[in-house]
Amino acid sequence: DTWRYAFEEAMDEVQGIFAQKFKEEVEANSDHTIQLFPFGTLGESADIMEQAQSGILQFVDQSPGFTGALIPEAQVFFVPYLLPQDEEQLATFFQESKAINEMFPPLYEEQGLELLTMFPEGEVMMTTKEPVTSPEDLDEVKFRVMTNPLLVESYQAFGATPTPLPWGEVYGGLQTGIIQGQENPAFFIESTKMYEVTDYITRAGHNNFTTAVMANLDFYEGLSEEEQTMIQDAIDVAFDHIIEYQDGLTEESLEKIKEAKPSITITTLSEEERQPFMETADDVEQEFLEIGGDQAEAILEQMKADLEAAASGSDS
Ligand code: 6CS
Repeated sequence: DTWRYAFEEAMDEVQGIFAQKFKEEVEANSDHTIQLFPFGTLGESADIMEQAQSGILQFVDQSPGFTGALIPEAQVFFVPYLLPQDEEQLATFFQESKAINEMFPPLYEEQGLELLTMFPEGEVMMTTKEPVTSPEDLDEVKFRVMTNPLLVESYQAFGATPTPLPWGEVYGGLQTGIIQGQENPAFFIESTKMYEVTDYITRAGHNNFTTAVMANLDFYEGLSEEEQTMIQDAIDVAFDHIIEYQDGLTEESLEKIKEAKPSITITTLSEEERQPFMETADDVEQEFLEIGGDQAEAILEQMKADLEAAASGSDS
């Protein structure tokens, strides 16, 4: 059969590299072919999610930044400073987390989706038109966020005026000044030329971008056990590939940005400067417990335990 797989990024961006590896593995190990649909070919993230839920697509990559509106527990990824920046620790966490591998799948199933994997896409950085070294600098800044209620809360706590928008409206919004800031990993800031419409990149270390790959549940359950195993194996190969692919990517991307726009200012906030941003975490976490669905508390607790295990695992 031909299976359709849509994602939220271009072919040569992280989700696209993952999808291409998955396609290569599936096609090498079965008679099936995969047709890839990058961003812009089938609509916005919310559109491809609907298509996957209804079975028009067999596979979809959608980030919790958008899924949080559908599965409230997926908002947990927007509690600031919850995820570590250490890439090795992060990879171990995603691979071994009980919260991700055991607790999230039933929640996705309720939405007609088989959760295949979640993986990190890199440190999230703010890009703005004016310098940011404290929450006061975000006062009155209309800051674009993905359409996720907890992400809105977290930028409110950071002092900004959060503006949820689909991705397709961000470049134009910054160009016309409807919004004055946005956040994303360095590779994406580079490839989508966010540096053309903002002048400051700020590393507050508050998050790492998480994404998720899913299959339509009826489709997946209709497969033989061998085919399901083949898919899981292809996902595992693509996971390892995407972790390796991202080694050094953040710094390389920042170098490319500096080359393309020498006047850009890239600032890594000091521990002291990060303090007021970090102090918002407790309130945002509290808000998550209120709006994060029935499993919010259990997921948060399990994630913390998984993160601790990943931290001690990669220390030893
Ligand atoms: O900010 C966004 O909406 C997009 N950012 C990334 C890194 N991937 C897809 C998503 O749509």
